[in-house]
Amino acid sequence: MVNTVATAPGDSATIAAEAPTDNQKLLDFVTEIAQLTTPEKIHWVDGSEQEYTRLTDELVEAGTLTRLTSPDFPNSFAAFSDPADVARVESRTFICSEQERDAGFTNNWVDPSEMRETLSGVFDGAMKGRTMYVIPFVMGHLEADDPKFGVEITDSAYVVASMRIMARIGTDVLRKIEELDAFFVPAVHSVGAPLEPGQKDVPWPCSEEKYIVHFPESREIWSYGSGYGGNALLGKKCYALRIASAMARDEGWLAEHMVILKLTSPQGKSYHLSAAFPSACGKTNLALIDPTLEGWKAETLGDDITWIRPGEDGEFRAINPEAGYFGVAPGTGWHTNANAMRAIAKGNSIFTNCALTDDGGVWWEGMTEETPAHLTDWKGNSWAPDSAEPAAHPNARFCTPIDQTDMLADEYFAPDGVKLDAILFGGRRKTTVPLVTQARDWNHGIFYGATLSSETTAAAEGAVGTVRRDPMAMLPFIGYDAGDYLKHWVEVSSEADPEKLPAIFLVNWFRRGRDGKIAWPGFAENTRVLKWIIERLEGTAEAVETPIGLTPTLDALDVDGLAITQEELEDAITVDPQEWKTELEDIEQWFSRFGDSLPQSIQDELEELRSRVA
Ligand code: GTP
Ligand code: SPV
Ligand code: MN
Repeated sequence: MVNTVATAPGDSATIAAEAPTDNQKLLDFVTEIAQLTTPEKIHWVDGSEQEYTRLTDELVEAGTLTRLTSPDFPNSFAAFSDPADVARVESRTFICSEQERDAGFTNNWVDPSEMRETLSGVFDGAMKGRTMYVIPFVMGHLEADDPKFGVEITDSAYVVASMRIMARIGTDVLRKIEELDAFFVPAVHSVGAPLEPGQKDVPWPCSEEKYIVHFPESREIWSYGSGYGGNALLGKKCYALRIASAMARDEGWLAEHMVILKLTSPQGKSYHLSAAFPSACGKTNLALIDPTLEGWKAETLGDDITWIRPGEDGEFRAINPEAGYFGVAPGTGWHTNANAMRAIAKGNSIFTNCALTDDGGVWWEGMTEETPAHLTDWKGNSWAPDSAEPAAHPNARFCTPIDQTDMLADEYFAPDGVKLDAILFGGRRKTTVPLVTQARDWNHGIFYGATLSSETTAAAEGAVGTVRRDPMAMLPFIGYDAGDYLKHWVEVSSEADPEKLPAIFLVNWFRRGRDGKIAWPGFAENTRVLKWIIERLEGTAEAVETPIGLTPTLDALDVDGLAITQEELEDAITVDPQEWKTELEDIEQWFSRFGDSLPQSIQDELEELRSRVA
């Protein structure tokens, strides 16, 4: 164990002597956290395969991971969380800006000095009896003009193994931090379950008390008590969205909850779209779409997070800062998302809260059309198709390297990304919001984003199915004031060439028809909507003006060969002014919450909508 300091750490001389770096900032950070959390050992993560093998072996030994023995899941593992640690905890997520006003009404705010005091209490001795891992990582490309570094300190080997899939980590990153003497975001994570001498560990240590804390001004992250996903893999939502959105505001770019998709038409012309949908509302499915229309080709660049920078020629350029998928498992299947299934089938994955099959594989609702006769559910109970509860938790996830995707676009590897041609905003709405609408112009498109709404899902704790406003699908991820965030969208675009700004669309795959069922077949058939969008960019598709924007005429949407009735199609695409009157009231109420931080141009869009609906 070359990288593990065996002596009880604490004094800076010992840490420095045994560390694989002489970068003083990093040594100071590690020393400070070691002294606070008093781990038994320190391990500097190099990101190698040998290290991964050793860590996963240890996790199997500890009972945290189950090695999958089915040949369908090579080199893969299943993890089962504590039943109370299954999703992001928005009520325990904090933005601790100096001024309360700068956190805005969408965030929980605590005074930073008060929070620091609380954190020094909860982190005091938090890693006792555990190994403290130090993970150097970069979000985005190591070769980027301005690489965005982080160092996560964690006492969870599951987090290390997952971070190795989700981000670029290890020695290469460390060397680059040293070479540039670069700034890195210090990110501290503890499961919050110190071990007394002789105390036996549990498979999924965590704490009832949870804190997911961000200091946007000093760009710090502190996470305590959870081992799950966005709470613990700190490069993801905490860094690449909350902290990065604050960086982006200061530096003139955008950090967004979006997929990036490259589409090539039968004429061989390529376009890049990004799409912002709230958690568990279809990003991964869209990112990995298998087009159902002859001659269309889709390639993916990313499924969850997009960083957008105004390029030198006035265009918007997009990159995916991540290296893996942390995708919703239920509903991902050979008949809905074969590209995801093919990536998963290559192995090297960690599955969390899925069910186990009797032959040593994993299963979840929707994976196959046939349900296995017997499973072990995510809680470890024997399960049969007539069991009352689902076999996999609704927020069960697969964690898989993105470079295992057959349809990965070459441009994924390009540090300067791709030029964006269109941005889609979407949500999960049973009513009101039609299948697809085009914004009249950029500012109207920002209004779509500002008023985006969706029914809540299992991706976060709390009730499922209630409609909430979710600006740009970033409600839980904006690291500062939401009105300032919208203002930043307005300002950042003022620097771009207006001719080159992406066109903006609003989509809803989930609207119910008069029979109460989802009217649009969705999934791969969303190709038909994408085709209309591209044809709008090319100026060849027909649209009608409605009070809320431009929608396809009934025959502009290519439904050739699609099993959909005329009624269902109408239910999916019509704009009902009555529904929009109700919607307007809700939007007005939503906007009133911004106080005076709502940009005037967005307020103006509301007035315009009001007059159009009336
Ligand atoms: P996060 O990873 O939480 O950010 O989620 P996501 O936005 O990537 O969502 P994902 O693509 O994983 O989809 C979540 C759920 O929505 C799954 O259960 C899918 O089956 C379902 N879903 C995705 N696309 C469609 C669609 O076009 N139509 C319908 N009806 N359901 C869909
Ligand atoms: C989401 O909730 O939007 C996710 C999963 O992508 S998590 O990593 O838990 O944030
Ligand atoms: Mn997400």
